[in-house]
Amino acid sequence: AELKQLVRRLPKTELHLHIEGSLEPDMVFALAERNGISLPYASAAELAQKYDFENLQSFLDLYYQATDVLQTEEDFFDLTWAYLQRCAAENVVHVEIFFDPQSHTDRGIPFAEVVQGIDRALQQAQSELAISSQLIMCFLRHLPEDSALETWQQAQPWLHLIHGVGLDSSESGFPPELFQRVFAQARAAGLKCVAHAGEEGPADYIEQALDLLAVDRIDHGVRITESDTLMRRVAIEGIALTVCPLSNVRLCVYDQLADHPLLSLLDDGLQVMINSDDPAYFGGYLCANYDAVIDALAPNQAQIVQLVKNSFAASFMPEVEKLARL
Ligand code: ES4
Ligand code: ZN
Repeated sequence: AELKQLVRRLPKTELHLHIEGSLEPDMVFALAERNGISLPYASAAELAQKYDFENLQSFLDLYYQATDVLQTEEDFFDLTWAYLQRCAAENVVHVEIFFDPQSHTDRGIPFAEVVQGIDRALQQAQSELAISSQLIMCFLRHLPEDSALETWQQAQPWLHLIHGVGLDSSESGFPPELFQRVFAQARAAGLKCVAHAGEEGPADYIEQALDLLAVDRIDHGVRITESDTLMRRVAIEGIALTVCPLSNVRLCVYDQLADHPLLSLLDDGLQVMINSDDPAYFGGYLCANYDAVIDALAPNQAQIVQLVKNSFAASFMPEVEKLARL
């Protein structure tokens, strides 16, 4: 209980958060009503009952379906603002937010509506909540690289609002090597690069993300435990892994949180930290993830402090602001 209080008291960052994954069942219903969309569920409670996933794909199927209620700039603002208010309540002072433009543009929502709605909430959070933020545009890896390249072109007028690019969606069978051209372009434009790798896919995908996409961070990366060589390399190079404990259990990467390698990775010197991934789907926001780790893995205070420190060290905050936090 003392450690849980400490977690609430400490300023924290969140570095792995899909804004579409913060869409709560209640908001799905509210937006469906506002936009005149009929849903195949009678109530938010009935929708929430479907959140019992077998793997990444069974989650993604529902996640993309729920996303369809997001239509206007105002919808994206409301979604993002609701998440940022949660951050304020949990003392999360800096966030790096993923969004999936293709899941919106592919159903006719203009890129501009999406990015402007999200950005307006981020600006308001800076001024009203003192939360700093950076936006990371993710490419959907189940779609061809040409679609990612087209999205990269659509993003050009908005690059002043976008700090990095990422790679997400179905991992197995969609290796990082398929996206070398679009990542090279983003890197050349000065953007940070990250990729989901080693969540369901093999450790080799982590290596590909580093060698072929030149990523600055790995999202998830937990299957790095399958390669001692890669573990040593990632530790030496100081590549961070944005770990998401509740996500990994809800998507059956581990049977139970007690089996999670978070603390052994930390003790092996890897730069890991805790994140919520898709909090509306996986059982809670950042503090809920810390609480679950505390209950299942019994970290000591030094480990909790190191996880929080890593969340700042691994962030893309300007170095000067980072220093003030460490
Ligand atoms: C995701 Cl947990 C996870 N993995 C891959 N892609 C995603 N998109 C949203 N959540
Ligand atoms: Zn993710």
